[in-house]
Amino acid sequence: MNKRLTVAVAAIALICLCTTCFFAGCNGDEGDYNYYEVPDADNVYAEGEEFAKGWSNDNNGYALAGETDAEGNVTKDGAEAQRLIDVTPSPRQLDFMEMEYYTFVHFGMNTFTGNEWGTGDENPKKFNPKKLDTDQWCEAVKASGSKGIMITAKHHDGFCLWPSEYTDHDIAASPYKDGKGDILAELTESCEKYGLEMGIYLSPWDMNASSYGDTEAYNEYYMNQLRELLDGRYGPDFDGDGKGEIFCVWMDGAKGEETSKEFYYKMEEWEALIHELQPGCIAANMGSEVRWVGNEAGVSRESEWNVVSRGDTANQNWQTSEDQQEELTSVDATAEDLGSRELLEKYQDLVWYPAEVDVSIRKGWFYHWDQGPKSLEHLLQIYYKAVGGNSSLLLNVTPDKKGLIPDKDVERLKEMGEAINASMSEPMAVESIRVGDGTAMTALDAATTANLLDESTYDGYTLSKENNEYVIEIKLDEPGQLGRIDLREDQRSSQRVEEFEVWVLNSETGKWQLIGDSTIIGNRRILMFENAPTTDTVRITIKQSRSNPVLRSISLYEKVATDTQE
Ligand SMILES: [Ca+2]
Ligand SMILES: [Ca+2]
Repeated sequence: MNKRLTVAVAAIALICLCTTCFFAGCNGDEGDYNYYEVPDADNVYAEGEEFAKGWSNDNNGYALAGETDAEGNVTKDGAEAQRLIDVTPSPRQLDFMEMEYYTFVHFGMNTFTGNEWGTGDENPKKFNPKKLDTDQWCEAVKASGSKGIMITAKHHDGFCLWPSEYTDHDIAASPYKDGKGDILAELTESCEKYGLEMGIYLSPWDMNASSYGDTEAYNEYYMNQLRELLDGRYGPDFDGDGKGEIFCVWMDGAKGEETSKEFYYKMEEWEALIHELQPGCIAANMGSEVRWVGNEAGVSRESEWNVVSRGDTANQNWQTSEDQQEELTSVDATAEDLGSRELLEKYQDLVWYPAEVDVSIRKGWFYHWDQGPKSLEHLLQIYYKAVGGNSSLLLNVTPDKKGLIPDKDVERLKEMGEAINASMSEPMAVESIRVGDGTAMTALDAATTANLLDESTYDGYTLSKENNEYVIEIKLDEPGQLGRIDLREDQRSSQRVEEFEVWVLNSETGKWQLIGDSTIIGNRRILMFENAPTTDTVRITIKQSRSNPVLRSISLYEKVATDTQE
């Protein structure tokens, strides 16, 4: 490192101490990350005082699906709640939601020019990673707990990481392996070796393609590239049928501004082709099966709903004025509320459209020498809020000009995987589970208890409307300190829970104490606890739901000492 460089790095380090940091050298960290629930020492009650503490079975005044009036007719609100829970995932979406956390790899021409967005007229000779090693990527990614890798096969500049028959602006024109390289083929082999799924980012915006701007001609070009990528030559072949599988095609919404207004992407044709070639493959971002969470900062909402409105032109509001109708034909992906009852009653076109949080481990999406990885605490916050907040997490890594993920980032990914594993390392043994309204409680049979404690099976327990069940009480084998609670709904029955609380019977005081609360559950809700009192009995109370909850699993983990929790 020369002297000038040293000075520059020192300046960056200083500037990054400020609370709001937008300097290029910053990784976006602001310093204080807290994802722990704070036990409420004042919110306690003795056995028998439940209802005085505001427990009730009135569902916060909201109707349950199918609720009837005195004459036995389904009420308007009861019919509306039913309409919401009638929306469920496709089998493909259901499988996809099991992945939960996977990795973006932004690597391409921009890595060599230092840009985030290129121009399309870069010389392919600039692309020349000397030590590219997709095994190194997979090993680092796997260690972080990720289930797959999504590679920028083509970014906006149009340069392709595979030899494409349909363009000369590709790896075949580069010095990499004397033009005989194919990074997607290399990644395929590594994914197979490390047991990782493989996904493809194929930018619809193509600054290099001469056909870009001509709807028909570009459509043919894009579809031809999709065929190359999805015909089975790429992707690990885990089912052994001789064809590779691609789990996701990610279609970025960025679009060239210079094109005419008439130019458009034939998204429906693209999706149909994706599903024809790869029936298990999800069309993401601009695709209709997974929605962008609405920001690139790794932030999900407290209430992330899977049932939302499409907000496309086919959406017709049913009972309001023309002005409002116009407003309702577009749904803002960044709005705070996308799925409350109050919002959805305005929309007809409800769909299952779960959120995906995309965020880079560094400030930029591509490698830049003057950036570094986010802190471990920041990454853990992103993970617990995304995966533990009913969203998928797509965390980006940035291989450098050599073609390797930088050492610092490799180390950070490993730390992240270790911290997450540690939070699940000591499952608390459960003696029995009872359900009821807090006073009249019934024990679950052994088979149901086993299903409810097993997160790998969808089957769990459906709380009974008739028996007024909204409290789940878990008796532990031994007293302990709760560090993490994991709750999952069976998404085959849609998403129902709207608000819940976690209480523990404090071993020291003999009183129930509130230790955490939240809104939705969905695919997974994780709550982390730092100072929960020692207990041998935990109660989860469902305060509000769209119908009786259908739970997939409840997992309790004991607090463990790790480096990150001091
Ligand atoms: Ca296969
Ligand atoms: Ca289960």
